[in-house]
Order: sequence, then C-alpha cells, then structure tokens
Amino acid sequence: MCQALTKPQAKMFFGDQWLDLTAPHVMGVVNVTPDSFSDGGSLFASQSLCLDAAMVRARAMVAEGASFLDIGGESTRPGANPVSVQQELDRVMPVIESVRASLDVVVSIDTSTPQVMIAAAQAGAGLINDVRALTRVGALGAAAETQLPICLMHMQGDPKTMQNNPIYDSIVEDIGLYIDERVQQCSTVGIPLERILIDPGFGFGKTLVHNLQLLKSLSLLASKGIPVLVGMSRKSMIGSVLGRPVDDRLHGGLAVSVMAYERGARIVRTHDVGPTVDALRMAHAVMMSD
Ligand code: YH5
Repeated sequence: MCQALTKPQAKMFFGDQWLDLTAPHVMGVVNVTPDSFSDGGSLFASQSLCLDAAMVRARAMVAEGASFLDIGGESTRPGANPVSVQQELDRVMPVIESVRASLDVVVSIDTSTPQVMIAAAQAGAGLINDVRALTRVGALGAAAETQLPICLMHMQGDPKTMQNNPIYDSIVEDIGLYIDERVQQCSTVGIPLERILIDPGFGFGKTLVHNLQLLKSLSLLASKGIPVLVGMSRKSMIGSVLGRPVDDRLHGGLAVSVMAYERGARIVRTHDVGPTVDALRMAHAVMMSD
C-alpha cells in the first residue's frame, strides 16, 4: 500500500450532506422554462406540464447517478427574454420543492437573483450556481445569508453581447484574476473559501479558440485549490469542432468531460448524466490506480 499517493480529503457541505470532492461528481441540468412546454393553453396548464416534465427528467438523472440537479428558470442564451423575479420563482420553486420531497440529491439553484437564492435555500437547495458570480445588486449579501456553498462562474460581458468578438490578454490568467476578485468580494461579506467553487464558464464570452485553450490549461485554475466545476455539455465548442447539431454532441461532451476531470475539475454539469457518470467513473478508476 502506498500511503504517499493517498489523495487529501476534500469534503464540502451542501446544505444537509457532505460530498467527497476528491472523486468526480455529475450535475444534471434541469431547465425550467415553461415557454418550451407551452401549447398556447393556460399559464397554469403549461406550468403543471413543465413541473411534470422536469420531475421525469430529475428522477431519471438521479437514477443515472447525478449528485446534483441544477435547476434554473432564467435562460442565459443570447436573445432570450428577460424574466421577472416572480416568474423565476414561479418556475423554479415547485421543482425544488418536489425534488426535495422525493429525491436524494443536492439541489443546485441556477440563479443570479438574490430573492431566488433566499427562497431556494429556504426550500432546501444545497448550492447556489451563479453564472454572474454574485455581481447583481444584493447577490453577495443574499448568498452569504443562505450559508450555502456558491459556484462563481466567469463570464465576459453579459449574455446579450458576450459573443461579439470577446478579447483577452491571456484567457487563463484573465479568468484567474476575475475569480480572485470575486473570491475577495465573497470574503468581505463573510463567505469563506470553504464554501466556494469556481467555474471558467465555457461559452460565456469566449471564442472557440478561447474555450479550447481554457480546457487545455484547466489545471492552472484547479491549482488554486478551490474545487472546479465545468459545463461544456452540448455547447457550440463541441458543435464547431465536430460539425454536429446540438442533439448529437454526446461523444464530444464525454471526451471533454474526461479531459476536464484529468485536469482537476471535480463537478461536471451535463444534460447527459448516465454516460457522463460512466465516463468519469472509468477515468477516476484509472487515476486512483497505483
Ligand atoms: C456553465 O458552464 N452553463 S447555461 C448553450 C448550448 C448548450 C448549453 C447549444 N449554466 C453553465 O448550458 N452554470 C449554463 O449550446 C452554467 N457553468 C455553470 N456553473 C448554458 C448551457 C448551454 C448553452
């Protein structure tokens, strides 16, 4: 037995359970945007349909091995309609409550909105995932109040304009500096390092070349010692390289997930939970061998 190769313990507390972040974990994406389910019927009918559809997906993802479900009611795609706070609450709260009532999984609330962070935490969410890294007015204070872990994601610009010719001095260094600044802001409101995860934000204000460079050098980010989460599932960086439509990007997604894990990422956000769990379990077995 070679004790020197034993990896250090790195556990994080997600609301009511500890997860061992020396092993890889999968986060399943649960979008709750009722427009995609609307059939022109009543708002009530479309929201019930949406809840049912979200729960079918949620149950399947947990059965396939997801440790987290990322529940979001605001689309960050360029050109998406803005949502009001009330709309966002109406979308996500029933799903959070239903998941909490019936499934053993950490609920991640995908939001930048302070009121949604607070309500989700009260309903039992275990992680705040903010693609705006707590930059909205009141978000730092709200996140601190929940006492939950928080994922700080990097984005250059805002969703509407972020893909208009994004420019960096050095993609990895620039992201490292941004994250350092956001971690510093967290410390000013009492969010300790032990409650922070970081995410380079693939596709958020980045060209294809930026995204590829970022993945290749992800270990530089992981070397900060803060757990790294990545989300590349079905994104255009895969579509552009492979020339495949959004529903045919699974194999590319598995390749980049394993590469991210090898470079230190410990949580992979994906639409394809089962295949990603298998790929990461396999990669982890190889990395743990001695
Ligand atoms: C992320 O990377 N991404 S929403 C465009 C696509 C496919 C998927 C068709 N929330 C992240 O999933 N949160 C989103 O092309 C996220 N990290 C974290 N932490 C965008 C998305 C997507 C966009």
